[in-house]
Amino acid sequence: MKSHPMPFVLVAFLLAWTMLTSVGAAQVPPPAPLGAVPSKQHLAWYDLEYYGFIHFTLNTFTDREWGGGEESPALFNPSQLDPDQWARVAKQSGMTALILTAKHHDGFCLWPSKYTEHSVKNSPWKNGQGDVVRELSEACKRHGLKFGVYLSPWDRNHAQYARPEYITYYRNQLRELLTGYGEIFETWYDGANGGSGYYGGANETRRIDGRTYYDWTNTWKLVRELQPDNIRFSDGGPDIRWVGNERGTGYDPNWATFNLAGRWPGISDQKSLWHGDQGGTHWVPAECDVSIRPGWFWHESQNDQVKSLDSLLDIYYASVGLGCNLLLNIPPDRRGLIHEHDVQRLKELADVLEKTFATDLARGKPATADNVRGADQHFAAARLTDGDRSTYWAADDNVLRGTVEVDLGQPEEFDRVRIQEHIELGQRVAEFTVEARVDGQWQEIGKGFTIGSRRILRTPRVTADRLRVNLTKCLACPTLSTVEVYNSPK
Ligand code: FUL
Repeated sequence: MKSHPMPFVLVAFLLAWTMLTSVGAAQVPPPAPLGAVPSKQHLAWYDLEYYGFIHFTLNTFTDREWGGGEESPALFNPSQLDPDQWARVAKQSGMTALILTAKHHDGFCLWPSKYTEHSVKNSPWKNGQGDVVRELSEACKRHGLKFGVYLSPWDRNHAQYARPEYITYYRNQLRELLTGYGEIFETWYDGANGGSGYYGGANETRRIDGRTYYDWTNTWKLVRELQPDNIRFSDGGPDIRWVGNERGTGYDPNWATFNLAGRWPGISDQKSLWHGDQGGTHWVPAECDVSIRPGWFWHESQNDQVKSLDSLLDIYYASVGLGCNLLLNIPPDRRGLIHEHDVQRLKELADVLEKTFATDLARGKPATADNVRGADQHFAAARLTDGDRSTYWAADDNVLRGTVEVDLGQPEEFDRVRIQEHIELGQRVAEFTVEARVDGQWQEIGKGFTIGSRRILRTPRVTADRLRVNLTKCLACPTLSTVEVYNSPK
């Protein structure tokens, strides 16, 4: 009897189909998240990496850093104010966003707030018809930048500062800013509260209790309500934290986890700002702020004190390179333009960074690991070099150390190694080393404590055909999403 060939074809087809589709679905579950993890707002914020701070107000015209609040709005008169230039310079410099001092401690508002007379509306600039916040928010949109605002909680002009009425005023202003100018990606709450001020003519010292006076809990709620994706910055979070210095440099270890309880703008713990709190209750990563000049505001006397390219590169690697975001201040001058010297330096920095990170020498190269979660290819070391930062290598649950190795195929010259954890599952690596195989010999070229969102190591320039990352201490089974290798211009 002749058998029908069809069932065999069908069986073979089904087999092939099962094998093919099993590639699309993970066989073993991913590691359970460890402790606090980032929100989707945090993940979007990390992508911004490097952005600019714009300190501009009456101080620019009075040559001061902290205005007392008594200054006349008549002093605000930039001759060629051009927020489009600020945005253009920022974009060309590789920045992704700009944050403007809509109101600094002196209380002067760069937008025509309907709750005060102390604003651009009473200045000669555009006969009181101008709005710097509007102009910059629109320029940012045109140049594909995000836009954020600094609204100083301390107000040395306001007559009711330190009284309950001021909180209503402050929230009214926040509402104006968060409803009138499109998306505000970040709001910046400074911790400074010096005490003395003009205060509507009282000219006295007013002290407040930073823990209770501002009722931040309700202000945080208001911001969330008005701008659900806004990232709120202060030394007490709640979304991101001040790094604890104004030099723009992060620390190692740098935990994104942070104990939020009892921490408010101006009230925090120095060590926790620097390093985060290992195993802390919330995900509150650090942002590094620093000025390109000695002062936050423009001063003619500092035109020749713009930071050098080397010092800006040091800042970049000590902030972005340590998993923080970098907020670099570029203060416009009295014309209302970013000064030529600053523009030139920003361009030099952008050129070096662009050349450094142009070619990832590890991209698409074979990678192996001493342990792969469930021996499942979804967690294989090849995920490290696939150019996709959302895929990741992971180890089995009981594994608290790990080594991954990238085969560069041939000796390659490099001096930068960029590594990332898959932080969606929490921050796990507490110590690591990096080795390179030079002429058949392994040598250590870098080490550190945490990796987290990103870690960029400046290593000695080596010519090596293989690279290893040894995770020598982990809080739970490790994950890594990328190992990238670059060569900086000589
Ligand atoms: C500080 C402020 O007092 C400075 O004036 C500046 O705005 C800086 C970014 O934060 O605490």
